[in-house]
Amino acid sequence: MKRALITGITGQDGSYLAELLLQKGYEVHGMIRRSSSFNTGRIDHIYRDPHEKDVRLFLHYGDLNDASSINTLLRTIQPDEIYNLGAQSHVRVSFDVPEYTGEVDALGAVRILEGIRETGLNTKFYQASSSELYGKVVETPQRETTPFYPRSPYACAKAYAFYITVNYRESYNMYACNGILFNHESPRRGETFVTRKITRAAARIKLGMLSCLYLGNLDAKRDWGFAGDYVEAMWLMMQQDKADDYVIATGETWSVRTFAEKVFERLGMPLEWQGSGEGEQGIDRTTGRVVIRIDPKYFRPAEVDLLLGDPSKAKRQLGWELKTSFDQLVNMMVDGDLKQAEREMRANG
Ligand code: NDP
Ligand code: GDR
Repeated sequence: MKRALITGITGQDGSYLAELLLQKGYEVHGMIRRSSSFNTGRIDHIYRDPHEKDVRLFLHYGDLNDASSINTLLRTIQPDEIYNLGAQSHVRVSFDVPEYTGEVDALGAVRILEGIRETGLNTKFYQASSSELYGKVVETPQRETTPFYPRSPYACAKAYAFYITVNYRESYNMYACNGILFNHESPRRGETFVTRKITRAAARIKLGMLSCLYLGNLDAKRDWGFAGDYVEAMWLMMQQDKADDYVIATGETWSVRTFAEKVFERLGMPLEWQGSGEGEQGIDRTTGRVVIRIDPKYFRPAEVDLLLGDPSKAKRQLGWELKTSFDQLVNMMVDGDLKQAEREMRANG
């Protein structure tokens, strides 16, 4: 039985990846952080008491900022594969906590790589690299050969992690690969990323639980895919003869504005835009009510205007396929948030 260790198992991707690896018969180990409140909501449905029989999912306390905890996990678990998904993953927040973001997102990767090297394990390593590396547009669509131009402390930290992964592969002949994943979303997406923020708020507006949604830059464009499809690419990257780096994307790009339009349309509240700049508003055409306003606090000191990926290499070499369309993704997220809001309404009487 193959053994995998996932950092960031409590996050969006970690939860989908854990499900996939369990389905494939792996023994799955996850690093979790001590928290004052429960932080395992995304994996509770697959977790079983370790005292039961035939349990294959195990959780361990640790932190990417704590090399001793990483080394202990490596020594005791001796994983065949490590997926390094743990990160301070919010781009806007990385401007508020730049040093911490560097510690976790950049140095966290080298702590694991160095741990693998020191212990002499034959462990394969996956690094969660990001389309944020491309930042300011140099070439469209972006592919593996496109030069990087990071635009945030998050992206700078991820650039270090990308290169240290390549460096350990070249220096020590380690199986270490980068998945350069473009934005991917799901009903499990963190509530402060723009897609989930919109679907969650729109569902609440629909049910009368919220009156208005505040957003930042409506004109940013992203290549948005479904997280469930993307974790399959992570696994495929780890099953090759040789480690390499791959772009995973849909090859389509949409603005935040269009995303919002599709969401409100799905809920029977078609949008009309009025005004411009910071005064722009989204109006629900059926009621004439203002449901979207701009709050400049969500603008970023440096913005990434346009991301559009070319996944040809992954399709060709890994046989990776995109299964979920943009509209399917939007509908899945809207329907999920509507159900959740209805449940909350019922629970609150
Ligand atoms: P999430 O923010 O949903 O999850 C991040 C995970 O990292 C959580 O489990 C979190 O734990 C954990 N974590 C944070 N800090 C530490 C730390 N110091 N030590 C150990 N674990 C830590 O991110 P996603 O699932 O969306 O993304 C997974 C990875 O992929 C991240 O590295 C992200 O930067 C990268 N990425 C994501 C993309 C996307 O569109 N989703 C695109 C490209 C790259 P806790 O639950 O306790 O907070
Ligand atoms: P991103 O995702 O920065 O691409 O990083 P996010 O959803 O936060 O922003 C996407 C775009 O939407 C604009 N935007 C807003 N964003 C947020 N969060 N909140 C708002 O109110 C808002 N209004 C407009 C942003 O300016 C931006 O242009 C995600 C993360 O998952 C990273 O970890 C990952 O590496 C990249 O995707 C690929």
